Amino acid sequence: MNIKNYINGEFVNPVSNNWLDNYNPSNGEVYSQIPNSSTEDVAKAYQSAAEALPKWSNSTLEERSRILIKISELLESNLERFAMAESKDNGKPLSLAKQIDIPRAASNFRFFGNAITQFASESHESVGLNAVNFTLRQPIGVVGCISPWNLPLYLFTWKIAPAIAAGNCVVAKPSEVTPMTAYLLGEILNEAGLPKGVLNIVHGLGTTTGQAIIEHPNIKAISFTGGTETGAHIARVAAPKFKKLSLELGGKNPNIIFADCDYENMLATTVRSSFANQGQICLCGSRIFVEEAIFEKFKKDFVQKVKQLQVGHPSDENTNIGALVSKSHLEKVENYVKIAEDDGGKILCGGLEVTIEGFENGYYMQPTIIEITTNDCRINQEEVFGPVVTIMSFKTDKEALQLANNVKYGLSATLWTNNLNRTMQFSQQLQTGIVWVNTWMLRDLRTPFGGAKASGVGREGGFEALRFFTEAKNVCIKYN
Ligand code: TXE
Repeated sequence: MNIKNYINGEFVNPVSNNWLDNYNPSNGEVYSQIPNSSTEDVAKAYQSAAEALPKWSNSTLEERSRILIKISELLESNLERFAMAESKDNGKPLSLAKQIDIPRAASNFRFFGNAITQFASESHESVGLNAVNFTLRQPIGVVGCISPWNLPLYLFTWKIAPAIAAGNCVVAKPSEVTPMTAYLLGEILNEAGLPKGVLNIVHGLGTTTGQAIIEHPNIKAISFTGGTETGAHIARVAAPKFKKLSLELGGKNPNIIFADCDYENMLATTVRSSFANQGQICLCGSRIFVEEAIFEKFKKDFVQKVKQLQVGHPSDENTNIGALVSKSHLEKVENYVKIAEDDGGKILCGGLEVTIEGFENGYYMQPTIIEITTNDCRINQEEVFGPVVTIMSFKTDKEALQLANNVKYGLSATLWTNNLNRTMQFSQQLQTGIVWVNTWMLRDLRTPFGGAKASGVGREGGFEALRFFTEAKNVCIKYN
């Protein structure tokens, strides 16, 4: 089957008629082809967006809201089909796609469909100067959205929904590794009545299709989620062109566990925060630091629980851990396990590939726990992005904070404690964009989302996303 580009409301082949293979990670087989889009395809997508812009940027908020909510409803009524497609394309358990990925994609459209009707700008009365200032929040124009493979439709829509809600037209590119649900979305956009050209979806490699989007002189803002190195490259290309940038990049998040926590809740949540989606979530807590008093107990209980996790085919109901997204990614993760061992890490469980009967060529791996004694080793400093976590003990609050902050990334942190003073001290001093206390990945879509340090620039979520996707213009009126 051939996935097509979605340009000006129509499904079209790439101009060059060049195609790329798309793999099913659960069995290692090619099951579809995707457009290997070129600069010409991106130019067509841009053209279509630019033509749709005058009308869309002047549409009423009610109209935008109605269409976004309709898209959300259609995603919900197609949940099963989208979840199956996501699971097949990415390797994630079908149950996860049904419970998290597709419902969240629907929520993204519903949320921004509502948020845009509540979005307001400021006014400043210049008292004593007989002047009043107000801020116009105007659409930027044509914007680019580029998303990764780990949460394909979830992250694709997290960018697209606020972009179009704010009145922009979009050229979007999903990851070439997981293009399927973005392709299927096109049908829903038409059914929901989104005017032609408001959203254009081009498929292809980052280095060609993605590069054409970031280099395009008239695409004025880029919202990107992906690897830190790619983010740095995009920043280098976009900066001299003065594009507005939002970069959501990698993470190496600490999970800090104190002896005074609610132990059972912590243990169950830590299993999830370590291995959900095969550990391929930028928010996973891959560096676990445990207070010395409970370290041995935690180690025993955690290993025991993780050994019970079922690695299996994504559509098997009993599967907790599905396939990793690609062969090259599996190899990368396995290589990190070797690096950790060479650096003195002790594998407490996992570390090996898994062969699933009937799906011998799939990309499966055991959930892996590695005990380490120093935070400076590569396994604790570099993003692995797979089912691998490290554990290490600490003695004092000060030491825990140092360990947590001693890394180039700064996306999120999780803290387990019932001590209020400690909660406040860590919340203030952790160098991350997000701090979860006694929970993980509890998301309220109104909150600012993004990372500090090498985890990115800018915040999305709620009104932050609508601010990113609009240009603020101050109007100053003098009166007598
Ligand atoms: O990401 P890329 P990859 C991390 C994770 C992973 C590593 C590499 O550690 O192992 O990054 O993954 C597009 N111009 N994360 O290689 O390349 C690309 O086509 C424009 C963390 O898959 O960053 C895709 O659509 N676009 C992460 C998107 O960027 C370009 C999620 C992300 O791909 C481009 C994913 C270019 N020059 C990976 N090059 C997270 N934090 O959520 C690539 N792309």
